[in-house]
Amino acid sequence: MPEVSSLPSIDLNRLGGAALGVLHANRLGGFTRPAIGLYPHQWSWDSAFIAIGLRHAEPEAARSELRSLVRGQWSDGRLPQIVYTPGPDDRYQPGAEFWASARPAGAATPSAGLIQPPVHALAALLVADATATANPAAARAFERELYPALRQWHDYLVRDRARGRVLAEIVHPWESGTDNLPLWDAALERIPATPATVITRPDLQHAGLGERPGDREYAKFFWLAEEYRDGACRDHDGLSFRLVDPLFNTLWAVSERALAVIAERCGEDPRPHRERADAIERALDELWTGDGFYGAFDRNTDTLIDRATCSGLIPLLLSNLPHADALRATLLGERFLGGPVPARLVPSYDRTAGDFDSAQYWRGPAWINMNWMLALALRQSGDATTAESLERAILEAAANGDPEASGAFPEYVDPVTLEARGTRRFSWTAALTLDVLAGGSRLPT
Ligand code: 9WN
Repeated sequence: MPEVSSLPSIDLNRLGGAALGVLHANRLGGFTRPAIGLYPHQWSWDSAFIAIGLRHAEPEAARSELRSLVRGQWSDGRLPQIVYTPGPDDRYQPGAEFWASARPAGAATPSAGLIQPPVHALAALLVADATATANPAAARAFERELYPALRQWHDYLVRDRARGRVLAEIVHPWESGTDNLPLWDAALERIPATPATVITRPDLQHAGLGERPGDREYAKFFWLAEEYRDGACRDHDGLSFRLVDPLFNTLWAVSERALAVIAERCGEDPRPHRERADAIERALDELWTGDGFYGAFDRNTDTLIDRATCSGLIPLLLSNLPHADALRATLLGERFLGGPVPARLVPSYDRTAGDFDSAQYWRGPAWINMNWMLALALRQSGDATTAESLERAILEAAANGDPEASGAFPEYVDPVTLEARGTRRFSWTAALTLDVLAGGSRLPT
């Protein structure tokens, strides 16, 4: 937790109240929209981060957030990227109707066929532990209720996304959670920009084109989504985009460890989860570039993509990582935090790259969830000083000059100046602010 005295310009009580206010305003029934307007439905990994923050103030709402997402689970175990809530504010594209033809018959809730990084079991464990302080019976009931769904979710990743290998692949950049990260550029080069869908870009009413993916990227995103949907969302080696993402797989390993703890408490066998976590951690070495960061592996071309991005730093979350020192050096070096003009927050992309852009979505700006994970990783590995300075910058970025004004809790920020980018009153920025204010989180070992 940052020293209160070192944040003279921010009233931390006010910031916490404003963060909770954003989450209340974005709430719709049992879940929280990432942002009113731009993201009017429930998003998978957003809900995990939202639950992690909410657990400190409103553990019941945190439990409901995860339960609500699980209601959208497919019969094959996948947790969908988006659970749709048709309503007045539902002009998001692609909408529920886009995926309708591929959804399993009898599915209770309209949802997308894609997935997002598996951070849910970690969120469930943290929420259960927060619940246990005041209400141990509710915590155990929650774990028993969620365990089967989370196990099926992880089984889907093994069966359909690893398919005989250890690491899981993503089949669309949206599945990475880091949509236009430069790690996906080479694979996207090969994708046609000619989808059948007429793309209307309602997102551009909420953030400028200079801060959102370009039209050509959007056309490719839709082409890939159509290919997957038209194949009934079945996973196979013939799909045009099959990438192994270091972020996705690291979070999977962390979540398997969390699920082992939940399994044990439920009287189930924790060993398969630990064994999977061990195997994923070992296999991640396949993604080490030898240049101080992890890359992504393209299974269609058998190549390792070696662009330096925030996702390639996230394996720092893992204990006993063979390359931890080199990875920390990269994080502190000129590509990310260091350099002639030091950055306050870790940018999404290598600042020394010619195409780095401090405003452009996942191609430069700093995102709060990435910085929250990296602060947690640094604290766990003994670098409390850098962890604290990232947390301090998270609070400053979240307040954005005035926590109660509409400009606060930005979606992403300039990594040097902390100037707000993207939409505002963004839920995971608010939720992770609450977590930082409450002293942060620890990972299961
Ligand atoms: C596509 C909701 C989501 C986040 C992603 C972020 C952005 C969506 C979009 O918003 O992606 O899923 O329309 O750009 O990249 O991480 O989950 O907040």
